[in-house]
Amino acid sequence: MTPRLLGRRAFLATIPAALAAAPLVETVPSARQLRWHELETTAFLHFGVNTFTNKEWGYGDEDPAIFDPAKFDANAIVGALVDAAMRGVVLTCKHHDGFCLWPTATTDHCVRASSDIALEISRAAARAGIGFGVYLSPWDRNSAAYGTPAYIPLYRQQLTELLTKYGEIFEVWFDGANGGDGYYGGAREKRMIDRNTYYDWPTTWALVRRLQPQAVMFSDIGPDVRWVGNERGIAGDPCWATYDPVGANGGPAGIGNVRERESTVGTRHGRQWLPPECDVSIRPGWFWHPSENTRVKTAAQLVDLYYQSVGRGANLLLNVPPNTDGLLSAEDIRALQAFGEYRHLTFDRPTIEGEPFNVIRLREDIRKGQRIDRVVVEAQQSGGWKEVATATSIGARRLIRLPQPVTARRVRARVTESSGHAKISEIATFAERR
Ligand code: FUL
Repeated sequence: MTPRLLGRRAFLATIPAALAAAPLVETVPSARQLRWHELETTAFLHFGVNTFTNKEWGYGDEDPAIFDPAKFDANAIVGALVDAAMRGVVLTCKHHDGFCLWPTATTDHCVRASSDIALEISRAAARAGIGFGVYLSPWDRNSAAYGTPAYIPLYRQQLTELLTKYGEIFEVWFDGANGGDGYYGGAREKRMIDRNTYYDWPTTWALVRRLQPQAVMFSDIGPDVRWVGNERGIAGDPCWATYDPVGANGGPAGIGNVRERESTVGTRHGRQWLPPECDVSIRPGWFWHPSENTRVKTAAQLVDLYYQSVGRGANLLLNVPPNTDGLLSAEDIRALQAFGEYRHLTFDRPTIEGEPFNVIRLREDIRKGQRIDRVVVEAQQSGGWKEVATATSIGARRLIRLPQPVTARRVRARVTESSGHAKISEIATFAERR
């Protein structure tokens, strides 16, 4: 095959001579999953009464008046996220404490209409041209109804409010932490639930599909996006978008038990397209704590996480918690800006022939499924083609960071193991610029 130059990029994908048979039924992404893959990085905002009580899990007995972010500025928050090239923002509209960041008709444990945080963030996101997503904790330590059948319609009403009053929603985030002790309307007791049956998830998912057909739903194991199995922001290598959760009794994805190690890697030739999302906080905790102002991840750490999540075909959901003023802290903003600068300087412009590069981006045409098991990347230099890297899974994207810069006339990827006819949709090279 003769190398071709596509635009500014040296491009060639070689298909192995002996093709392995394609699986009988190919697992492919839905249109909404394809759109989600394109987001790469989105931000999480953990904000609520915990911000003011300095806790990670509120008991549910907080005085709503404690939530008083006097300088809250949604545009400033979203602006800092956009600087870091985030393409969506997911707000903790209700965390386990049950406090709602919008004026819900379902409880008094919420903000008043004058400070509708969900509305402000959703509008700021729309203005900035990024997606808005909602986290609505299934576990509610405030509600007297939690643990009884009466809670389920209440939860669905909250979801309906969020999915009908705040514009288009790109992601609905269902947390897996469920049941335990809480305030529960004053009962102050322990309430356990059967997480596979109590919520009747299929009915709730149908509601989400009806109200927001474009939204992906995240939970430990789907139905659209799976948890990566750790809160460190790191996907497996290899990392398969396909996954067969266990404990689902043959039921839909989303019901069953999370197996953390397996979720990190996925299932080669799994029956469900359930790509991983890597949720991780820029600080040790999910909520803002003054004592953690000195423990904000550095831009270099964020860059490493980017390669270990997005670079392995997953998405990165980076939590940046607003403080008691209702703003992001200066330390977090600095790290976000430097991370964004790195991304722009490195990835806005691929290198061209003769320029040194040290990052290779490969993409597979996942509309046909995830078919590539192994590739060898080669560079054409004066002595001929020389191997510069190998990789296993590609999927939505694979980023390879080379130990040394390489200069070449052409670059090609040779698929050495695959199932079916593998198609690489992009080979691009970049130079890390700091
Ligand atoms: C966990 C929760 O318990 C944490 O508080 C946080 O919201 C994290 C993203 O998910 O399950």
